[in-house]
Amino acid sequence: MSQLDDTSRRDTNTASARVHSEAADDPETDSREYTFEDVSVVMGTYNEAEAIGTVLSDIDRVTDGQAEVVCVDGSSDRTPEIAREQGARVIEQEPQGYGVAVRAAVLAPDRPVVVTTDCDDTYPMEQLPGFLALVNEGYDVVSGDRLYHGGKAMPVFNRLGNHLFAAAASVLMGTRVHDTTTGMRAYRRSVVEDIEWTENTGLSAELLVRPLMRGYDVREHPIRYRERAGESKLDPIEGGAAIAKSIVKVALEERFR
Ligand SMILES: Nc1nc2c(ncn2[C@@H]2O[C@H](COP(=O)(O)OP(=O)(O)OP(=O)(O)O)[C@@H](O)[C@H]2O)c(=O)[nH]1
Ligand SMILES: [Mg+2]
Repeated sequence: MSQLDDTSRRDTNTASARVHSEAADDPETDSREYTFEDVSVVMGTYNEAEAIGTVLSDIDRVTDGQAEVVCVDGSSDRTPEIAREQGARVIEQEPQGYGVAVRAAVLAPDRPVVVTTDCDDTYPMEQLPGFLALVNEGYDVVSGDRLYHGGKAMPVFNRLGNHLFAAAASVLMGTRVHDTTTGMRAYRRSVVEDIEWTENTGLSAELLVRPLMRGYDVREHPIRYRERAGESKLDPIEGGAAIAKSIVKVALEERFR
């Protein structure tokens, strides 16, 4: 699969998603070119003091200070102070898991383009212009595919799990996807507002599966991924089981909706 060139495999994917687009009549799916002044970069942050300074300064540098940053924070370390010092909007929330934080984060902004990331320095922010360019090409969701380049920075167990999640989701949806649990995506805000989100650890997969199965224009986009700074907040076994369950549940709900 990794032998296929980017254009061929993605065109197949998006063609099927275009057949019955619910987004077609949406007034926000307009032809205006977005700039970083239209972008909010959002994230859950949970004891990420080791990484947050770099992540936020990278966003600031790459977007020339134009993108808004929203952190939904449950930390007991200095993460929220660092975030505020660097100009981010911080929303405090008791730690309740990835999806509870990220759902609040994607729903907080009122800018038209919402980009999610992890606050662990795994996603190079130099990739932000590529995401924005694809939204400007007309895509509703642009999903970073970490496995396209091999995902070598991922622990082997996680990498294997991610290949299995993608295979299972592809079978259930009838559309080939390659990375269902990526933390870095761009969404038109209308997409995140129009769908009801139910998952926690599995939210990342849900944020891909539901829009795809509703006919939004979804595009996977190969991205670089590097080793995490600081400690992981995900238990690979428990988290992996929760993600698998979410993929099956959400895909079946969408199929019979
Ligand atoms: N506010 C909040 N943020 C959280 C919570 N759990 C995770 N996060 C944040 O969500 C993001 C994703 O968590 P990670 O630990 O990176 O999970 P992961 O990417 O699946 O695992 P790694 O591959 O080890 O990075 C990070 O920025 C975390 O700080 C939580 O309960 N509350
Ligand atoms: Mg991470």
